[in-house]
Amino acid sequence: MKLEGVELRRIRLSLVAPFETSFGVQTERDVLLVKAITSVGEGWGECVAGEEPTYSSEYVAGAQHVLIHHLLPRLLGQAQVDAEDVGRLLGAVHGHHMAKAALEMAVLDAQLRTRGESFAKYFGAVRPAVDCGVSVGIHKSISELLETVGDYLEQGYRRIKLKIKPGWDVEPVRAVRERFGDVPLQVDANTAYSLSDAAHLAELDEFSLLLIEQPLPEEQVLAHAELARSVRTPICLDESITSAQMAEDAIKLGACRIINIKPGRVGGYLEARRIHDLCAAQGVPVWMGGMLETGIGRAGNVAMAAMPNFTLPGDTSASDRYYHRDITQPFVLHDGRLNVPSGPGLGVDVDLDFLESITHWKQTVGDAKLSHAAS
Ligand code: OSB
Ligand code: MG
Repeated sequence: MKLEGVELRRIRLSLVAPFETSFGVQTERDVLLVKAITSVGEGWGECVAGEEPTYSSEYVAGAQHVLIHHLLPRLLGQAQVDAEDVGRLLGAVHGHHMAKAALEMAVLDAQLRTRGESFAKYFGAVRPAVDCGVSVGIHKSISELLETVGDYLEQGYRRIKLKIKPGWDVEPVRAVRERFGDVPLQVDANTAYSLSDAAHLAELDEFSLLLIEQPLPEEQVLAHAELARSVRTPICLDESITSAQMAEDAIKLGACRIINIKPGRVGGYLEARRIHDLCAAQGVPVWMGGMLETGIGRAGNVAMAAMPNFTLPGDTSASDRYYHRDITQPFVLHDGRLNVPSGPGLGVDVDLDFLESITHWKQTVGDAKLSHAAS
């Protein structure tokens, strides 16, 4: 198919509750959406970059800029672009994985909608619904944290992840264990520690956590391998794993026993699938991360989480954990699971009137601009 144009759009959506991590507090998302307009139909992509470059170096305004000035020109001139070509065509541009991922996703959605195939079928999904966990932010007090966790457990979430940072780690974990018993529990530090905290992090061992996610900075892969020798809890990497190559190296170094896969972080669903396959071959379990996605990103993530080696519950929570109103039909928790969409492409419909009402910027790039202006 030919990519005729792309509509870029920024929308603002408030979160139902502030979400605090070791890198800051988020109260809303400013989401960059990509609509691919192709010779055979349209498709949607969501860019997971945050407003500030605090989770990774990417940020939403930067993603918008690199798409317009560096990525789209490399695709719009091509006679033929399939999703499987996008990575290679954008290969000369270093980094900018979240921007590239959004574009590849939109092209893939258009391609699959056209041939009536779901993302799940394309990925080789093996289950009709996926087990869901929930990521719980840093709270002002232990009692408020326990209230939030209790509420999520009542809703049926199958695993709790607590965000931690120095000064908010052992005590909240102990309190959740004491109150809620042996519920599947893990923690995420978003790079907030250093190797000199190894003995402190080993204090978490007594709580039988599923994993400790990304305790050290992104670049410190070797230090994670050293840390792994002084804690019993499995180390899981998130921020450090930016590609299949990084995943292979980190596993070989002994830096992690589990990997969090986020398609945006690694440059798209096709690279994410390569990481899944590589980990499966190495006996390393993976789980689907989350970036507070709308229904568009969530649809793709839930489909991929149905692949065989996604054996731990993901951060694929229901729409109402994030937003009062989603931009697609909401994802609803049933017995702690979300159903995998089975319709063509992402298998969700975008509520265009609602989308317009929350759009704060929009631009169409490419020939499609002309055909649309004429229609
Ligand atoms: O590290 O997993 C993370 C949200 C934004 C940025 C980074 C992370 C997260 C989450 C939330 O933990 C996961 C979700 O529910 O989408
Ligand atoms: Mg994380």
